[in-house]
Amino acid sequence: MNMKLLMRGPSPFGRKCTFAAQYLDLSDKIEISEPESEDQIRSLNPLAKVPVLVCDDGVTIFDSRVILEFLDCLAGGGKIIPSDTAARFDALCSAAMADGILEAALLITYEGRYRPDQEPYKPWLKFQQGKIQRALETMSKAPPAIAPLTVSSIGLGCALEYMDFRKQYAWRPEFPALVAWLNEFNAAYSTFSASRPSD
Ligand SMILES: N[C@@H](CCC(=O)N[C@@H](CS)C(=O)NCC(=O)O)C(=O)O
Repeated sequence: MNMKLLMRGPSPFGRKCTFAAQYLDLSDKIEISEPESEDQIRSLNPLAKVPVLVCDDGVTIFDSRVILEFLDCLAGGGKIIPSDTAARFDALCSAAMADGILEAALLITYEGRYRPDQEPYKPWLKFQQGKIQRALETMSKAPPAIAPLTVSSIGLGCALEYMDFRKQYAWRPEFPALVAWLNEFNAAYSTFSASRPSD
């Protein structure tokens, strides 16, 4: 099956999908492209968010966590989402936390982007940073295993480097365990740095 992954260049949710596809050896089946228009994305995903995966049989899949599950199925299953029930829900729960970090970070970025003529609303920024801080504290106490790669480690890697990229939260001085974790993650997966966003 051939597929098209619609995403915008620096999208951290898109990066989760491109990195997972590469790891699962599915990249040659997936063409990555920018959406043609907002209307195109709205017609594929009423929430108007990327990434969206369009399969050549017409099936459309979103959001990034469902795309990862789909890619895992295509690769035979149990590759980035463990098959064992306890390990599976542990990985999915921790992946949901990493996605929550990304969502909070994105809202901080949007606060500046969509209020161009006003000061960002500080209590809202603090509210989102509180979510990031608590989630990072939780994850730093029990970071996901580096190997095998799972939806949880993919999510955490993408979330940490997205905050390096857009600077919504200066996580490095506060969480040295996660700095070490990210170094180890990058050393283990050389393709991760290849998927790093650039402006
Ligand atoms: N839960 C979604 C979040 C996707 C998301 O927020 N994507 C951003 C780009 S990184 C987007 O399309 N934002 C446009 C919007 O919120 O309208 C996922 O996991 O794919």
